[in-house]
Amino acid sequence: QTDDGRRMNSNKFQGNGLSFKCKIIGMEEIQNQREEKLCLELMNSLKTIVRARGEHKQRIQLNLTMTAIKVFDEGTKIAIIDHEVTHISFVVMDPKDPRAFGYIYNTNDGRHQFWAMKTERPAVFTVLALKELFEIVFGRLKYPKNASEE
Ligand code: I3P
Repeated sequence: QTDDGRRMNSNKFQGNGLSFKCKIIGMEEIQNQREEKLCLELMNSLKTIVRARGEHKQRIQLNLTMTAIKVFDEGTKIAIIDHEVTHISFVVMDPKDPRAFGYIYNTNDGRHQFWAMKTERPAVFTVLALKELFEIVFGRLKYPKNASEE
């Protein structure tokens, strides 16, 4: 049953993967690889910046694939982000905004970037899919009960 489940679950991330309509709130570099409080502060400050700028946020298509979070501009379809799944160390939901989430991406040269996204549907759908993707990529799907221990 687990094997079937694993095959079935990983399929949706194959190829172009699972797609979500989102907007980019912004990105800010951060010192640590995981820090919820700091991420939520950054989430707020990025939202303030975007509001002050008075421009529309960039509309994107965010695809979760077996290798990466891939982001395309919704209008032009140009690829703008390719963040390897194994370089993502932290995902956070905004308790004040059910349509926002963020994650920390660790660059090849050792920097940590906090990316904040606004989702079209509740962010929990994207965050749960990300969690499932991590479990598959890091081989934990067989032990779903252990995944929450961290
Ligand atoms: C819009 C409203 C939307 C927001 C949009 C704003 O302002 O706050 O909720 O979309 O952002 O422009 P207004 O009500 O004054 O038209 P999100 O909820 O998706 O952020 P956007 O312009 O960046 O798309």
